[in-house]
Amino acid sequence: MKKTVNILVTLLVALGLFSCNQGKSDGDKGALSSNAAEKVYVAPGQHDEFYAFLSGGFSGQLSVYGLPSGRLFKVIDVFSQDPQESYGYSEETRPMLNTSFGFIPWDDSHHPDISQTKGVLDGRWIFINANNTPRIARIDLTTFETAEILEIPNSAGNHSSPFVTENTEYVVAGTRFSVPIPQRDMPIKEYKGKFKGALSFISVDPENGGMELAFQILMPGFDYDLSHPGRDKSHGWFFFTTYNTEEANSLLEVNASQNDKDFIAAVNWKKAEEYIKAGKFKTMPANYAHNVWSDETHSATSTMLKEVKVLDASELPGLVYFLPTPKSPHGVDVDPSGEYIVGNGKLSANLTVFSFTKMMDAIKNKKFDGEAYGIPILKFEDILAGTVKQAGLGPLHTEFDGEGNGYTSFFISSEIVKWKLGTWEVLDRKPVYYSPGHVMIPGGNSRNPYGKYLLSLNKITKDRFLPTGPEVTQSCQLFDISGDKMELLLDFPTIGEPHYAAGIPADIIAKNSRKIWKLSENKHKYAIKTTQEARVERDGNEVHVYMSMIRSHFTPDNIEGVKIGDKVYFHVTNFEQDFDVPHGFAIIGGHNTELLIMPGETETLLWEPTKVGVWPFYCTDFCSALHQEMSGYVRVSPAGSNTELTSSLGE
Ligand code: CUK
Ligand code: CUA
Repeated sequence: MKKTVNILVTLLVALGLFSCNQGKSDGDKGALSSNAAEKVYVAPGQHDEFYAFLSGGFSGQLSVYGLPSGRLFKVIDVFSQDPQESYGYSEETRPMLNTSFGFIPWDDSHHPDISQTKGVLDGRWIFINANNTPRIARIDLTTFETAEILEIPNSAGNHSSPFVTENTEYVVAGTRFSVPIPQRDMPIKEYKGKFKGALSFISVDPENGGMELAFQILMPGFDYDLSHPGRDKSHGWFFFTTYNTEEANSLLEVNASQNDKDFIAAVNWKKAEEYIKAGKFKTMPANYAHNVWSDETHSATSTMLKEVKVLDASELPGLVYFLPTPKSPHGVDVDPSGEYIVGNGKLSANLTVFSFTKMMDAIKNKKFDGEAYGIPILKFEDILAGTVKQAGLGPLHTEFDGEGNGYTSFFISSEIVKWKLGTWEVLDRKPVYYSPGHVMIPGGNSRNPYGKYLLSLNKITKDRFLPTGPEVTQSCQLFDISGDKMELLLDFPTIGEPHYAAGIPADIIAKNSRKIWKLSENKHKYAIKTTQEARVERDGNEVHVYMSMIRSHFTPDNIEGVKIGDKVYFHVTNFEQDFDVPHGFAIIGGHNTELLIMPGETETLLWEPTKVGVWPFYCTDFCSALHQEMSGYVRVSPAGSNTELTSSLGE
């Protein structure tokens, strides 16, 4: 994205369309009302009104902010290793990052979406996609930890993901790149007609959130960019934007911008369920990882799954329809009533809005305008609800306030435009600094948006913050949208490139937040519950240390008899049962990270000593007045020596 952005900005600066003064940006003071500071001020000890979950883009993480203050609370490691919590480093968490390509400790995560019940945010889980090595993660919003990661086979560039249906029946994942399905060795030039796109429907267990790849829909070889579910009257449908309906395989910049219109694919997933029930699917061999975290064992397991049910959209009538949409659409957004489907054609100045009612009429009356690979194309004029004319340049994404208004980001003209559903008139526009991607209104993708604030997630900041060398921060801008006109309140920097965000009233989640793990319920294989169980054991060249921690010592804290060539597993259990008393564990020369262990939890650090000597370990979290005393020693003897394996405390 960054490169494209730079090229576009260079172009626009040359054209004089984009003003980015070298000094302080224009308009920031003008857009600020005098009481903006008051509106974002959360007094010491007070809490924010909303949680905002911002995707990290190329950081592969998800960060948790408060609104309106813009304060950062936590970075959740989803697809990336993170030393703070040893996610992806500890033996327990490493299986979470397993894939059919092996251990992948990074990804590009774009779209968080919060679970819903009856079309309203329920705050149980938040889902996020991995673009690069296609995966969907589920994060538990009682622990703010990644609970499950499912790899998506037959997909490449998992971008139109992971949006949830009204009752979280499905989390949907669509491929951005079409590829040979199944993958095979073939000439790239034979793309057209031979490559395919897979749209994946992942069912979610209403009790425990467990994900399962229910089925995939095989589509023509377009690029499937974004998606959103129908809701209320359009519940049962799912809408995906496409570009590159030209099916170009090279220089897409030019070759995928030829058609005047691309499509929004309207997928009838209730129909898909019928076809599955009727056995109209093919079972395809596949190989994909399903990684599940257990709150009981405090450990993850990774299982490889071997097949997937596939429905072919070209062969199954009534499953998919194409809505012709100008011009290389990026976002597709559905209003809270489910009637309006907005196509944001990124090369178009107008916003195209379709009517679900008209779409259904056209389908009923079989008013088609040809077909593509057996999939009927509806007539543009028949399904058009209206057009927001000349609203700006480069529309990307739209959200809704629940008061009958849409808010669209315009990347090229660098502004947010408020417009009215039904009359399609532009009501307000505000510049943003600079080049917004998504906008986010808490609940903006549900039947019930909380239309008080809007976040603009900007791609470029230039001069907005203190410089930090060639790489400067990306940022958000917070608007108050409770009045007729949008009011800019705050800029705040972000982690990574926040493509999209999800917001929710804090009171839905905060009350469910977990405080500790009960030690008595800890089923970790190497957990100990009393200091009497603390010990060291040798199994060949593996040494297992069963260790406990409590303010302010480890049991044991002296270990002897470890030898060069050993693999030492420290299984460390935090005996604390009070809120907010984690302890850490780190040892010199460790090749992974420290451990940060929550009360009642057990974690394992693998240490392979490379030097003879006596080596200290210590607690990394300032846990009490005697935190600096919380330490110990391991004696490492040469390979083959006969030092007896012993452990002790206070002797
Ligand atoms: S995308 Cu980044 S601005 Cu991945 Cu949702 Cu549109
Ligand atoms: Cu335990 Cu510091």
